[in-house]
Amino acid sequence: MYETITLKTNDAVATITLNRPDKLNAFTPLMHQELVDALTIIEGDSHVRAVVLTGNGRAFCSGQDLTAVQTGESIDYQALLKEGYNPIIEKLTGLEKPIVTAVNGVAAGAGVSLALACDLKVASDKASFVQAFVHVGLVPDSGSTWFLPRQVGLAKAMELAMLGERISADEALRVGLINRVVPHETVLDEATALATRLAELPTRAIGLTKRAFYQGMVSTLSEALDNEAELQARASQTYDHHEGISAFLEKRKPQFRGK
Ligand code: T3D
Repeated sequence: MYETITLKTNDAVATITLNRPDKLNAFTPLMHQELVDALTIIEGDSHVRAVVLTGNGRAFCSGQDLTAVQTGESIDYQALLKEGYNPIIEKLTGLEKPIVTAVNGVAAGAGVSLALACDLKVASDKASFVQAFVHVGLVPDSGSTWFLPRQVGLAKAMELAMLGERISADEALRVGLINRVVPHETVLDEATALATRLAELPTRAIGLTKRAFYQGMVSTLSEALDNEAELQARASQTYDHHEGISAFLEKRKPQFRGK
């Protein structure tokens, strides 16, 4: 169905795999479209309760495919970001379902931004991260200027973006860029196991939690408190909330349905 990615669903977990391994899964306009399309399908499929995002081959994603730039093709960078990259980041962060990324190899430029826009990040011990933008005379984009200082602090964000040094998965874990590092061969299994675990939890509450955090990061405390009250009112209406309460009172394991 797709040329540059694959989308597979197994029970409640959908897996998107970037699939241009010979180009280290570099982004093209078609990949932008296909990713947004896959995420839109996932958004509308109530059976899907968690997502895994990974790359095929030895890389996770090398960012923008530089071949087009190399050929001297005239590119409208503003349009490329607004129409190509930004909708992907908006889709990932706006999706009210948990997204686990399995960073299976190097992530560069917008490839790092893509990983940062996912909710939980599992990296292979062979993975690495490079804010490659500076090496091609560009500003970090696709959300990196927003995510990086929030995740690693301003000082480290400046260092990573200005020097563009490639850091290992262990270093990425140490600075707070990712959640865990696992042996290379197990990265997809570990990410899928995490996604499967998340898919068994109250999906609506998790989706609203994600929304609350993103809103909270750009709001005052008063606004965040108001927002929590509003989202809690919605969570309290869900089947899973009632199931959670019943299970607690009946001293049994809850059977959440994601609704
Ligand atoms: O339009 C815009 O530019 C605006 C949007 C910008 C968003 C961005 O993402 S800007 C940043 C773009 N990405 C980069 O600058 C990263 C470029 N790649 C690298 O720095 C390195 O390839 C890596 C650090 C990712 C991996 O290094 P390494 O040594 O493991 O692999 P390699 O030998 O450099 O690459 C292997 C092949 O993949 C090679 O092709 P070949 O020689 O085997 O035919 C290389 O050219 C190709 N490749 C790697 N990255 C890209 C790429 N081809 C096209 N585009 C790439 N981004």
